[in-house]
Amino acid sequence: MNVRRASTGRAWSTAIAAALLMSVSACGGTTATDQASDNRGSDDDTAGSSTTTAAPSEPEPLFADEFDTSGPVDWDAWRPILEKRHDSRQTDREKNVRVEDGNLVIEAHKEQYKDAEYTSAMIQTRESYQYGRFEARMKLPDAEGTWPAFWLVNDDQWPDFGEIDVMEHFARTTANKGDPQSMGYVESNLHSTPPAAIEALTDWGRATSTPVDVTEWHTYAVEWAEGEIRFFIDDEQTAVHERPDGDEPTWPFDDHPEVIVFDMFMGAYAGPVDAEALPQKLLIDWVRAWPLDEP
Ligand SMILES: [Ca+2]
Repeated sequence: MNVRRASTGRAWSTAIAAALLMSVSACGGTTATDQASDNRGSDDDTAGSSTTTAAPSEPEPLFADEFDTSGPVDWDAWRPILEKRHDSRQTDREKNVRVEDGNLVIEAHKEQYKDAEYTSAMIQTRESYQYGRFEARMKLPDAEGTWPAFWLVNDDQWPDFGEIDVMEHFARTTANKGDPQSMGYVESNLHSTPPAAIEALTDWGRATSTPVDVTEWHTYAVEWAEGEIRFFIDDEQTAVHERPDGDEPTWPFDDHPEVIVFDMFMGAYAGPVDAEALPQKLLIDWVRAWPLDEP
């Protein structure tokens, strides 16, 4: 993997802004190149250290989907998962998943469909990735029983190969399975197989819950580096997790690539579904994955 860039929230914002300006310039803008040059010149972090490689202010994404073309999902890039998971059956019908008004829309409905009384969708990238900054701008529903998520996973041997939950929101106002209300708290968690107690699968001190107005737009991100995983909401770091010394079976994150997943499940850990509130939409403006440059 081509690993090129230093990574802090501010450096990323600058680099990405410059890259987008350059992109605008490539489409015919007249002042964007000058602005991008100004950005490079004013930021030591992004000043080029080599004259033989591409300018560091032009990062090539590992993967990106801006969801700017209305209609079906780009199924060449994404794979639908057509299963019943928890209380909903996931479909690839445009009723449940489509691109509309510049967003990926995952829409949950109350309808009997095969063996489920709700439908929704789950999609994952056809390619898998290891290490990088993975970020998405998202707006979530807050109807009871909805469970939208943005995560990375290796399905070959779940959860042994590791699951990185960038954003999960359990829209539940009642206590459930021993947890208090979770409505309005976004979770960013790591899952792997503990050596003994399966109950510890979720936690391991790797569960983070952050109060967020989920009905507003936010950018949820993870920086996945060798031996360290950092979570962000709107560039504010919410958690950092390091590979434990001498306990590496619980840290499979340096061993396997993972796919990017978006979905909205219903019920289960998100509590009873408010069927009267359906349909409900999960909106994703864009998803981008960038290479990191970690020592
Ligand atoms: Ca978009």
